[in-house]
Amino acid sequence: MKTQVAIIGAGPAGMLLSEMLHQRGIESVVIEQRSREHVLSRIRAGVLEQTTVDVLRSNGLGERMDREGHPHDGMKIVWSGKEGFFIDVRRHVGKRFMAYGQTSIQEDLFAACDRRGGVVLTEAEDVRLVDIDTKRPRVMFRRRGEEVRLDCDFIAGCDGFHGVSRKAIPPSVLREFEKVYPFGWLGVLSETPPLPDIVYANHPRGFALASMRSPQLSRYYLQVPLDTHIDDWSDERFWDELKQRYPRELADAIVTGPSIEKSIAPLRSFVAEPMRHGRMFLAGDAAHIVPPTGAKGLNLAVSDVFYLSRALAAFYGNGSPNLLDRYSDMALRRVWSAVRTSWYLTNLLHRFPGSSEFDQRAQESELHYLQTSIHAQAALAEQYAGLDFEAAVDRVSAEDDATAIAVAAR
Ligand code: FAS
Ligand code: PHB
Repeated sequence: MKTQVAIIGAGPAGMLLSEMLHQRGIESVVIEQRSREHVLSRIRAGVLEQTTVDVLRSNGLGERMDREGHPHDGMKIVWSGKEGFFIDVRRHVGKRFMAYGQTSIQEDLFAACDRRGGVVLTEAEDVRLVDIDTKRPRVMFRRRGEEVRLDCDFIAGCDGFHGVSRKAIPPSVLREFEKVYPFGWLGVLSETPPLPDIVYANHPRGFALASMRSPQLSRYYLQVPLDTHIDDWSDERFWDELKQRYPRELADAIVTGPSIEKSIAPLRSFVAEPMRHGRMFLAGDAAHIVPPTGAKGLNLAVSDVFYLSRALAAFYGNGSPNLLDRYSDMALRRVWSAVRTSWYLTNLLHRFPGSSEFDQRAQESELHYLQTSIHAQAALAEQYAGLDFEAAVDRVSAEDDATAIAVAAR
């Protein structure tokens, strides 16, 4: 087989890249290890930054999101049982964010792929990346008992944290940065009407989060110890603990019901640099993981794909490798900004095992500052809503200037 871009992974990063490349006249083949049903069954992210919403809309993928999604002007933070405060993102930075589930985005991406006859090879086994540092990279894999070779110009590693793409970067080149948090999130999905706002709670018993997927689908989370067993958490215990972590009037407004999904996710930050080796480019969780506190994971996958599709379109359009050469640095600037914001919110809102009285007082002081300072709220609003993408032409280096002047002089 032969294509222009081989994409490893049919998650949101891989499928969005395939769609955006297609719209720019670039062909791709997506190779996925699981079945389509499995990919579509995963319950994950739920909050979309303005830039993500813009990317989906401008690529013809926003119709159902605009119909079924829930736009928000801001989010609430409650702490020490008090009523709390609202971070008005729209007032501070003129942006909104959208509550619309990753599961729905995956469905929309697969539907768009089917409409254009896109190629997604599911249930691929033993995927190997070969000659990624040459001009003729290829992907080898087994599928339906047959060995397959896919020749391509470029490989996009969109295969998530446990994928093979990041491991194809030589250890002498790859730098990895990790921070593991000493707790996890127990998440529940229930067919109940959600609270009107997304509400983060810092409580002596631990962090809690109230979110939603639709007017009839609620998503809630509780901070739990790392050694928590899901079987120890009946629905009744979950709802009781959740209500204890919110102030009375909010707790009384929470509509309980049977959970239709219940899972525990550990919290971790991870960044791999560089996000490129030769003709292989990493995008999404293959390159970075953030704790879900800042609702950044899916949004970072989208920003990587925005930068990578723009760079590939420039290469195929006018032969310029400039944006491909700058992809890793450009993507990582936004990744590290999101990592820092997620780290800030995780430290602000969770109770850390073994934290000292000093740590507790410092956390309360930060919460009070955020509650009382319009400037602190504006800074958080800017980060939470998501930074604008870097333009293709800014951060021009001296040699770019020289080249541009030389070209202009010709
Ligand atoms: P994905 O992991 O989604 O997709 C990678 C794909 O590659 C998968 O389909 C996988 O099967 C495939 N693959 C792996 N190895 C392969 C191989 N060798 N060959 C071929 N294919 C291979 N983010 C938020 O913003 N908010 C949240 O609340 C949130 N909750 C989360 C809960 C959980 C349990 C998890 C795991 C993640 C959560 N995230 C959340 C983060 C999540 O949304 C990711 O950021 C998002 O899925 C990233 O998308 P991809 O980069 O496409 O990676
Ligand atoms: C979600 O709705 O799943 C969600 C919302 C906000 C977060 C994390 C997850 O910070």
